[in-house]
Amino acid sequence: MSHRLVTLNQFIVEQQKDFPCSEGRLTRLLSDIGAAAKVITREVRKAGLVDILGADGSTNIQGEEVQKLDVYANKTLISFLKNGGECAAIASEEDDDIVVVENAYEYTSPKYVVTMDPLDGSSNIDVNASIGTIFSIYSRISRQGKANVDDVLQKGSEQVAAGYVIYGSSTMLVLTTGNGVNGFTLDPSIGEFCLSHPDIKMRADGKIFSVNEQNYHSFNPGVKKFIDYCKEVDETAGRPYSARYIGSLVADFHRNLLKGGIFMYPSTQKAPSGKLRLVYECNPMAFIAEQAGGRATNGTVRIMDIKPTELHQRVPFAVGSENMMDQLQTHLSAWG
Ligand code: AHM
Ligand code: MG
Repeated sequence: MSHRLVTLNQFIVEQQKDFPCSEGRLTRLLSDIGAAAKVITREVRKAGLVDILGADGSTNIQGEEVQKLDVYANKTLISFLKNGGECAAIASEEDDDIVVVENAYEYTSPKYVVTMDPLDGSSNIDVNASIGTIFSIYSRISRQGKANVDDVLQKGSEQVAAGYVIYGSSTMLVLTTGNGVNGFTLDPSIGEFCLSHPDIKMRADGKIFSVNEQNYHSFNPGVKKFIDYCKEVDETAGRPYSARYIGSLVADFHRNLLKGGIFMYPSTQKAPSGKLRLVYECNPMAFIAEQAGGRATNGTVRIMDIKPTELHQRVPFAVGSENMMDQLQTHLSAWG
């Protein structure tokens, strides 16, 4: 950790100073997300205990209703974003439609919309593995009145900011506002996210591949050949690569971001568009990866160039270190 303590709020205020027209509204929005993440952290840390005292739908020892964590995370984020007054609409993986914020600041309408997966990888909660919150921020397109779904269905290349929070052995928030990637670790003793990983870069020549190999039989030939290549013994080229797969996108992506690697959720026969959602999961991770020097595609097109047509649209997804992404592309071009 750096010697001078820099909190998330201080950091974003400093960064916004570089933009002379900045009114501090993005700063406020990001700090609302940071505050929600602290509240979600508190609940995630209690999850095991809550389970002992009563699962979803039952009441805990204080007589309060116990909520599923993903529902709780969704409600918490929506509440912070609504109260903050800087967000005109929220698209959440948990909700069928967008949530339009009606009573944001009356004197000037909010400029931003937020898309999010409030608690990704929730099947990992029961086994105490890392889970996360993923978010993107866009400038709204509609200038007046209520925000609408077109404000949210923008290409990833239009993202103003993106980030994720990983609830791991520490809670960490990783953020880009289009000017590199920075990581902030929550210091529980002071309740602040502190800059711990400045200017994160993804090494070009990663050595980790992350994919659910249960689906190998139904991947297309290019993906299969690439996986074979990752496992092939070639000592001079540093292969075989290590296989690492948690099944929690934030945790898998975070490891590969810090260590170098490739994560894939390709199309399968059962799920021709893959499993992951363009708006909530792939675009934010793609923005972070590119800002750290990595890349993200659906196999043919850069993820951030895809125009979403539906909120919950899925896309095949590959993200990672530059050279590994090149190798994947070479195999896809040769084998389809
Ligand atoms: P979720 O949004 O229902 O939590 O599902 C998304 C998760 C990702 O975190 C992870 O990358 C993927 O599902 C794992 O899927 P699988 O179990 O098919 O490998
Ligand atoms: Mg998810």
